[in-house]
Amino acid sequence: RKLVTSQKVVETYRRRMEETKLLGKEERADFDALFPVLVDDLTGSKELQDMPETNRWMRKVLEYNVPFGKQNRGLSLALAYRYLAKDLSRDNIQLSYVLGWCVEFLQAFFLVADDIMDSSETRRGRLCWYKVDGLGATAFNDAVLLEASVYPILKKYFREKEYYADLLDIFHEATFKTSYGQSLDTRTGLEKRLETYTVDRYAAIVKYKTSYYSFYLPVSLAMAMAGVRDNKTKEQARTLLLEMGHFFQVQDDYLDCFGDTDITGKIGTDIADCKCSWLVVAALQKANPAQRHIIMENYGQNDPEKIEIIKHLYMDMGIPELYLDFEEQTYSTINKHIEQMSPSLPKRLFRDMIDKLYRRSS
Ligand code: DMA
Ligand code: MG
Ligand code: MG
Ligand code: MG
Repeated sequence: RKLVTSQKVVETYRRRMEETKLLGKEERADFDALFPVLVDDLTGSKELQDMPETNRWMRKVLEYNVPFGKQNRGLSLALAYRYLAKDLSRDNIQLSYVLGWCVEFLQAFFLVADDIMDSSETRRGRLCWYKVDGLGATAFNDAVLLEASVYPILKKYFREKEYYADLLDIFHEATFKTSYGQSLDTRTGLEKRLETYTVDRYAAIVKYKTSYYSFYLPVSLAMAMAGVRDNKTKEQARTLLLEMGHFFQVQDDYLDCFGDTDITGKIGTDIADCKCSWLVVAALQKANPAQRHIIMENYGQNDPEKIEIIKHLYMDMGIPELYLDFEEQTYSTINKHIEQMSPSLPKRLFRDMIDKLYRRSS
């Protein structure tokens, strides 16, 4: 298991950011330029000037955990707003970037907490935050800081907007649902009852832990900003975005086991953590009694030899091929659903989003 050097990481991520198809180079630069402004907003408020060391700490927490991702969520919000807005003013574009960063703050919160719960080692090519300087359990409050930072930003930039309450509702709902998903994910792994690792259980975990906040949240915030009020339209978008979220998490599960750590930036933990991963659900579905026995004996233990046994079993059972098949088929199904969407929705937005995911390796 090799750790990625931080120089290499920075280069990889810079390159990836430049490659992003979600926004053009200039828009991307405008988006990036807002991050330090928001850090200053959060740590430089008059009210908190009697907390200088904590302001410095907060800055460190934000700077380590918020940028350096692919920023798919924040950027897809900005992209969605471009496609949905009726009048696209420079001010509103900037506001969509602010909102995009808020989604990235929320994402940073979920990731810091997720890495603690999953006992992960690395994230985005560096140590997980709770592993930095032996922070351990004290990183829990840093996760709380990241979540809490969404709201002063919303207040500062959106307080006077007629859709302010909608933004708050949408953030609260996504946080609530994600924590439900994380609970089911973690508890399923702890209980280690492989008979509960069904397709339905998998779908429930993924819908809640990933799809809402990663796909529905950004687009639904953009819709609120753009004044999309029609419930049927929103419902249609929601169904498709949850479908995309499922696709995304299946890929994440595949990469956890078979991805290149240098590219994903994270060392997989799903087998050791006994996660209800797409791979194990697929394997359990087609296992013969002997293969099932191997899974029972080796899955869910933090032992490199047992982890290797499971990986080899997956390969013997043709699970990677099954995954490639799933990816092709789901990609084409989602594209079909996009074409069937009502003309009131911008099909190009959803096409851009799914094309960003298709055959991803990170
Ligand atoms: C992702 O689950 C869900 C959230 C809410 C972060 P995961 O543990 O598979 O994510 P990762 O592979 O990035 O640790
Ligand atoms: Mg994890
Ligand atoms: Mg997890
Ligand atoms: Mg994962």
